[in-house]
Amino acid sequence: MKTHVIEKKNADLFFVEGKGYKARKNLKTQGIFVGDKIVLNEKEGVIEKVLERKNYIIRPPIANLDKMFIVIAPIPKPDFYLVDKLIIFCKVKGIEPTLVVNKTDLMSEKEILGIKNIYSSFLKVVFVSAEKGDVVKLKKEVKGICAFAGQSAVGKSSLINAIFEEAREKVGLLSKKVERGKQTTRVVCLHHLGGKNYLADTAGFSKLDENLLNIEKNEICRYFDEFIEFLPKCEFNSCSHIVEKKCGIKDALKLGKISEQRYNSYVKLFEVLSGKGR
Ligand SMILES: Nc1nc2c(ncn2[C@@H]2O[C@H](COP(=O)(O)OP(=O)(O)O)[C@@H](O)[C@H]2O)c(=O)[nH]1
Ligand SMILES: [Mg+2]
Ligand SMILES: [Zn+2]
Repeated sequence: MKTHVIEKKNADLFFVEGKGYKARKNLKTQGIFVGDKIVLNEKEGVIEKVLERKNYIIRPPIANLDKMFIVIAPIPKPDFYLVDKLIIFCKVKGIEPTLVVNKTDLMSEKEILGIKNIYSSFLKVVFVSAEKGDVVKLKKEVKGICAFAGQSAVGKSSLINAIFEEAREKVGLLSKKVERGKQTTRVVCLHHLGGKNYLADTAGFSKLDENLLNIEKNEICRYFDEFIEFLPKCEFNSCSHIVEKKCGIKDALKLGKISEQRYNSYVKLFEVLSGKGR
């Protein structure tokens, strides 16, 4: 059975490889998302069936997201709490997170190393510069259905444009420039970059409400990958890793095996989910 991916949606028309199709009447068309995998009846030119989704997100509205590029830059100052929340969000949703550090043209080796030291043991980290057109490493990471997330002004639109620019030069992909800086609500569109690889032309999540994570405060520590090996050293199973005396996480922090920055994100999230933070 051959399946296709919805790349664009316009009223009741769904686009697959540039061609518009209607859906069978029994399918609720408002429930079909860009990214949905579908079975086409080419003869009749209709969508026959929508396959079960692995996930979907609302902003941008995409189904079956495989990978999220979480973008940071030296300017504006990185919001690592947002980064760490987005990593958890990805885990919850079955999305592979990748940390993209943009504007490396403005960074020192020391700054680059600082980020590597914290994240690269448990996360793919790529360093790029949209300004310099240095995005090949990022383009190679576009596997499956991918979208960008991150604070405003870190360069998400610039990176999307740079990747499309590169793709257009290489394979003659037709694409218009993504509009920069405009906060208009527009429908998301997936650009096919060959094979099963698609990139959303718009970014999401410049903020993330903690409630969207849908996890209990006592589960948070299990979403911080580098914490897991130290959990058995906590005296209590229900350890909050904040006030307890005999705590594997706090010991690891003291020994520099867990970064202060990541631990601070953990504490902040724990407090927010306890109703204390914000
Ligand atoms: N120096 C430098 N500036 C960049 C780079 N990428 C983007 N910018 C600038 O950062 C600003 C915000 O970029 P934009 O793509 O609109 O960010 P977005 O809000 O995340 O979509 C713009 O002025 C860009 O020209 C980069 O690699 N280096
Ligand atoms: Mg933008
Ligand atoms: Zn503990």
